[in-house]
Amino acid sequence: MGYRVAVVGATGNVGREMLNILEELDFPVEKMHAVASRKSKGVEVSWGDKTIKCEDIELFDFSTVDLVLMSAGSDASRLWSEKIGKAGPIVIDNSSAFRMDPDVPLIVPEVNPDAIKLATKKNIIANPNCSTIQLMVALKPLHDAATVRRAVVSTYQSVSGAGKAGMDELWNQTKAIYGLGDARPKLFPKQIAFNVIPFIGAFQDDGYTDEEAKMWKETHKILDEDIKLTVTCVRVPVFVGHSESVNLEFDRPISPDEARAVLRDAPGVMVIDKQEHDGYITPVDAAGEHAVYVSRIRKDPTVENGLSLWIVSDNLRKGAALNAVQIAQLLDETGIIKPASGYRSITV
Ligand code: 11C
Repeated sequence: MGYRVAVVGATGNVGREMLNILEELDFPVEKMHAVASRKSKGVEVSWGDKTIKCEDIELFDFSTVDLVLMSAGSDASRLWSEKIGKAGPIVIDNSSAFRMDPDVPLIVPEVNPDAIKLATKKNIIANPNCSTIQLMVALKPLHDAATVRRAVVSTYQSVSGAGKAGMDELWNQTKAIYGLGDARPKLFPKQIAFNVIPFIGAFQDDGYTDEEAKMWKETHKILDEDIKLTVTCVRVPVFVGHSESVNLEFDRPISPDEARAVLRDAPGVMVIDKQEHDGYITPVDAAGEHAVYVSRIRKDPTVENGLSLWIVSDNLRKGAALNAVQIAQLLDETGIIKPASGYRSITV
């Protein structure tokens, strides 16, 4: 017995990882559908050792599935997720479209699993932004131990966060700079090869970008609205893996050794922290892995009760597809969905 599942956006970076991870984690699937926009109808994607053909979202009957993992961008989510939820299945939505909706839980399973009880309000659960997810997994155990008052976060985000087109742009510009084509920026606002860009998303009136604002708004919804955050989001020429430099101020003194011990016991966290070159993690080390890695834990002597640390995770996996599949597992474990449960009415 298993679930009837649809992955919407199945041809994208995250959609493909959703299919891989559902299979890798043995999520009980009775029938898998790959769904995409009309132009991708018939495109083949891998599902375990088979390939399946994408079905057209416009024609797909969502009342025939129990669970939908959606990663087709926020415009598609705005258009489709509520309609799909009303048709019966629960939608795990990877976009930003519903994250701040009070009737939609925003979940990192290691951090706020109890929020799952809101899942059937709209039959939509939001998956947080990739940069927020890895920050939450590392911050939650430290916050439980010593209460984080303020965080200063600088991100180093890989181009895969901007989809396959972002990866293509880094690849093509890198070749072009050596004389093999057109090096002009297309997707990113400036050259990304051999450069860094302190801009992700869209500018807001306050001078921050919406990507930066997502990190504090989502932290407040998931973890604690009293944590003060200031964020700078930066795109770097890395294919997969987001990194974060984080300075924390706590309510009480917490030593690097105590922080290491707390983080070693925390679900989803891997502490790699020695003063040698195998003793810290880079995005290349984290790509393809499931953990949130924490390295370079040290005292920040410039503030009261300060610690600095370095957090790295695979943005396509824990930052997106893996977190979505863990939410699906939580729905299964809590009995909110049952294998082949069929039509579900929304319990408002
Ligand atoms: C990036 N974090 O790296 C973005 C991608 O709100 O889900 C994900 C945007 C989001 O470009």
